[in-house]
Formats: sequence, structure tokens, C-alpha cells
Amino acid sequence: MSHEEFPTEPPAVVTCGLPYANGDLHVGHLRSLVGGDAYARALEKLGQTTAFVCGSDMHGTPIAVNAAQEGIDPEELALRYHEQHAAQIPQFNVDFDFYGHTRQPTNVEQTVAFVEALEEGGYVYEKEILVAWDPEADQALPDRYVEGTCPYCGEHARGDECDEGCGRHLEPGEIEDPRSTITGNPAEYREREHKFFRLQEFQEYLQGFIDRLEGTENARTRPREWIEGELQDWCITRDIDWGIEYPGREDLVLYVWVDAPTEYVSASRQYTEEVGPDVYDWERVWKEDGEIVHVIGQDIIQHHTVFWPALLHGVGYNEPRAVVACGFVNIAGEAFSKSRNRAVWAEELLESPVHVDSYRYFTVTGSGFESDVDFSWGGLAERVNGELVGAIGNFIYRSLLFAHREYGGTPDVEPSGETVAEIEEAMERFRGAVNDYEIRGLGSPLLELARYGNEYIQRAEPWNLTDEDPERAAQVIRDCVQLSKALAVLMEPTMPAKAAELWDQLGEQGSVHDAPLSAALEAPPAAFDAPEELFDRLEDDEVAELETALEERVEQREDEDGSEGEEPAADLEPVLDERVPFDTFQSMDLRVGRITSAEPIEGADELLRLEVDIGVETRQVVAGLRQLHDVDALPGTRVVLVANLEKSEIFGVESNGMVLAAGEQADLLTTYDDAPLGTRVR
Ligand code: 2FM
Ligand code: ZN
Repeated sequence: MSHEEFPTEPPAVVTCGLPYANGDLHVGHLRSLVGGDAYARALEKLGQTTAFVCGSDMHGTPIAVNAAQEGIDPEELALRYHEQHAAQIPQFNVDFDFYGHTRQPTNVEQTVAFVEALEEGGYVYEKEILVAWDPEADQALPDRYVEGTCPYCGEHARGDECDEGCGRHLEPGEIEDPRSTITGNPAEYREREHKFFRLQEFQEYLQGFIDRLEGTENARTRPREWIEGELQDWCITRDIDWGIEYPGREDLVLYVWVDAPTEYVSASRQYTEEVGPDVYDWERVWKEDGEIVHVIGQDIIQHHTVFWPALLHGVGYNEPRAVVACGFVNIAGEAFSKSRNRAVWAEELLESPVHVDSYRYFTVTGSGFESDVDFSWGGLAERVNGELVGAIGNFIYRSLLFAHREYGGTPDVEPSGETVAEIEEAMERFRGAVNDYEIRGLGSPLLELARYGNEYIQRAEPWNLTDEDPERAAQVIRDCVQLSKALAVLMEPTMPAKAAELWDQLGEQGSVHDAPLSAALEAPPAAFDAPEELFDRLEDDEVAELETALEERVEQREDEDGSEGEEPAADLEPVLDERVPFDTFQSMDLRVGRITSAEPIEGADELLRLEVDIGVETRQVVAGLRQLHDVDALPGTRVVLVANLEKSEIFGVESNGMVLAAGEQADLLTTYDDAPLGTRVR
């Protein structure tokens, strides 16, 4: 890897965390799959040679346990879900160059080659350890066959990961109070001989690696505590019969976390086998100087920033350039839970009236990639109707319709300097987002550019100029058509199908996927047909139906489980009895604002110093958001500010206003259309 800005001369590979082939895909998977796809497409827009690869994770106890529950063979279960995922993922316009699976011969061969190379390098040793055992089932209890208490944080945990607490990987034997998930019995221990990878020997290497690593902040900072603390050698074998056999040991299979990331390499290799090394050279990428970017969920940061780079280094391969890790997806304000059916499944999205690209836009631009986000059908509808239909679609439709009616296409003048500068700025923000691994920034220039266009067309009123000032009218429409074309180019990574539709409406030849970013400034065709509206509104009754179906499903499951329902109403504050006259409300000056900067206040754990642009001026405000929001993601957020509150001084910093927020998580109030900054909220 080079650390140069993208595009670089060496080719890149973008990978997504491999979904386990043991269940249906849901919005949690889709967040990183769509994010990865948008990122890979964005790299290509910049001219970077890129392979985008992934596959199904077929081994390990996640598959074995679910297969046992269904009473079928793990292979049958894994292949069934592999086929299902491989068919469903492209329906979200997630376009992998290669989507394989970890049982394919290439991956088995690659994994065995890695293990043999580690053995040769002296990085593996054997050790007798105590493993959890179910005496009744008379079998070992690796990983998901056992549950208990995390020794680090005390939360309930699975055998190999503290999935409800600190998120750490747990080594065999570490979990406290282990119970078998097969029989529910307390586990006993048996002595077994296992293979260990000498992770400790990589400590110095990993310290350097983490300093070099690019990507999201969570992936660059969280691993420091593991790497700088005492590293434990890593047990890479398991006593089950589902997995890749350890070379020369019929009684052991490899831990799934060895063969799973290896699929990143195997999938790249199989892609090269398809297209030839002149088009894409996997060996250069993985063994020499390629740019390796892993897009994952935040629960598997440790695997990608500690185990995997150490393994790659041990076998003499290249190291990842970046790890881009997304936060969790909560459902309608509460934690996602598969077992409670508090989940939104990929299938439901595909069957819903929401266009997949609208969903893609929602998931890419909703929030900083690192933040936990909330999925609700209402929230999705608000963004689709407000941003896609109301701002972006509306601007494009009115521009192209006017252009077609008055000029039969693009008016024959050059675009104005102001419009070109606006597009250049949007391109720059897009480039910056790619180089900063800021997934949201791949899509956010769309709304900004459309808002600019809407303000421009509204201000210039070309419909009133065609007679009195035809030159000016042609100029305005020429600019708007150029802005529409720029939107098509910038839209492709986030909404590939919609971008292709728009490309077509503009009368463009070829594919918008192949158009480089610079095409945003090239002249659109002179002639095009009448446009069609690009986005469909989601109607209130459609949204209500989707919301009710989700609520009923969760409630039904909760009734079946006898578990608790929604927060009891008693926890909500009662509405105040005392009524206030309208004038009292009017005496508060509430303004639409946008946070322009956010920085921690030294010595105050919870406070941030914000600068908020409220149109007429920029205000400095102190707000208690530091623990509750991703600080880096705050700039750009539209908020509502109480502008005539008395000034105060907090931690020595003057606070000149207050941003409004709801609840313990400080859910920030905002507006959903394009009310200009400084507009009063009444
Ligand atoms: O946590 C998971 O869902 C794993 N299946 C991810 C594997 S990613 C990779 F490294 F293989
Ligand atoms: Zn823990």
C-alpha cells in the first residue's frame, strides 16, 4: 500500500465482511454491504482499478449450531443460505466482482497454504488446554456451543466473543460460568491438544501497523488497547468436525476466523482467474503493493486489526491499508434482536414499495458510518420524501422538463462560472470523502448540489424570463442541466440504478458506471426527451402499514416469550398541566441552524463546543453531546437552536444559544426539507 491519495497506480481491493451462511440477511448486513459497494464504486469513479469481493462464511459453530437446530447437515444449511445471499445481494445493486464461499477449493487451498507457511515460519505451536465439554452430549463446546460470563466486563457472552458487552474475542477456556447451549448443563473441562498462533511475537509489528492504518476512527483507536496491552497467543483449532481440516491433524479443524478472511484473498484470486491478470492482478494486490480496504461491522474490528494483519504479515503478504467499520443498526429506537424478530429483513425491503436505491441513499447518507443508527420505516419515508423526491428529484425533473420543452434539450451556451465552481466543490467533497473513508460523504454532495440548484432556479425564475430575457433564461437552464448531469455522475456510487435512469433521460450514451468523475463537467447531449420523475413518494398509508407490521411482529414475539413490551408509559413525564399563551411560545426565537464545527472541551467529558450557522450569524454553543454522538459526524448536521436564550458560561466557554434534543440519547431536532438556515421555527 502507498498512503498516497486515491486513485493510486497500484490496484485496490475492497472487501465486505463475509455474512455467515446461517440465516437471512437483514439491515445490519446491508449497511456494510451497501456501504462497501458505494465505496468501491466511488473509488472507480476516481479512476482507481478496484476489485470488490466478498463471499459466504460457511464454517464454524454459527453454522453448525443452527444446522443442528434444524436437524440437517451443516453443509446443506450453509449452501442453502449461500445461494440465497448470492441471489439477494445483487438485488440491492451491490455488485461484487466475485462472491464466493469459504468451502470453495481455492479457499481451502489458500487457507492450508497460509497455515503451512505459518508452521514453516515457526509461528505455530501445540499446547494442552482445558476446553469446555458437555458430559451429557459427550462433545467439546467450542465458541457458540457455550455461553457464560465475559471475564473482562462481566456481561453475558458467547464462547468466543463478548457479543453483549465489551466486544472482545475470547479464547477457549476464558469464559466464566460456562453452560452448554446443547443441553443447558454447566460445562465441564477436558484437556485437549490445540494449535496456537504466536500472536505475541507480532506485538511490535502490530504497533507500527495500527499507526499506519487508515479508515474510520473506531477501527484505528479501539485496537490500541488490545495491541498495547498483553497480547495472548491465538488458538487456531477447534474440536468439531465442521470446517477445514488442520493439515496433518484429522481430529482438528481450523478456527473459522482463519479461513474466513482468507476468502478475501481467494475471491480476489478467482476474480483474476475470470478476467486475467492484465485486468486485475490479485498477486500484486495481496503480495506486493495493492490497496486493501476492509469494510466491516464494528463487532469484528479486533479480527481485522489484530489477528488478520498478523497472519498476513506472518505469511509475508501485504497489509490492509484501511479498515472501515460501521456501527449497529437499531430498530425503531431499540436494539436489533434476531431472536425477538426485532429486525428488518432484506426480503421485506425488497418486497416493500421502497426502491432499493432509495434505501441505499438512506443507509449511506443517514449518519456517520461509525455511529449506531436507527432504522424506522417512518424515518426512511421522511428522507425519501423530503430529500429524494422533494429536493433532488424535484430539481432534476423541473430542470429537464423545462429544458426539453423550451430547447429540446441542453441550451446552446456554456455553463456559468458559478455553476461550474459549485460542481467542482461537490466533486472535491466527494473526493475528500473517498480519501477520508467517509461513507456518508459519498452521497451527501447530492442533496447539497440539488439544494443549490433549487435555490438558483427559484431565485432566477427562468419561466418568467423566456420572453423578456431569453439569453438569461437559456443560461439558467443550461446551468440546471449541467447540475443534473453532475448529479447523475455523483449519484452512481450511492444510487446506481437511479443514476443510470437519469443518464438515459439526459440522452447520454454508454454507462454512467463507466463515466469518470470528470464527466460531471462535460456538456450534456444537445437533445433529450421529456423526463420522468426519478423518485416515488412513499405515501402515509404505505408507511403506516410497514410500521404496523413490524410492531405487531415484535409484540407477538414478546407475548410469546412473555417478555416486556415497549417502555411503560409511566416512565414518560406527564404533560404539564399549566397552559401557556401563544405569545409566550412566540417569545422564543427558534432558528434552523447547521453545525459547522464540533470539538471537545478540555476537562469536560460530556461537553462539546459547537459552532452553529444560523444564517444571520454563527453562534458558539456548549452542548452535552460528547458521549452521545459521533463528534466527527456532527458538522453538517441541521439543528434547531434557541437563539434568544440568555448567554451563559460553561467550563469557561461562553454558550450563546442551545440546540434542541430529545431524550437520554440527545436525539437532535432537525428540519426535513430545505428551509434556509436562519428560518424561524414556529
Ligand atoms: O462476524 C461475521 O459475521 C463473520 N462471518 C465475518 C467474517 S469476515 C471475514 F473476515 F471473513
Ligand atoms: Zn466483555
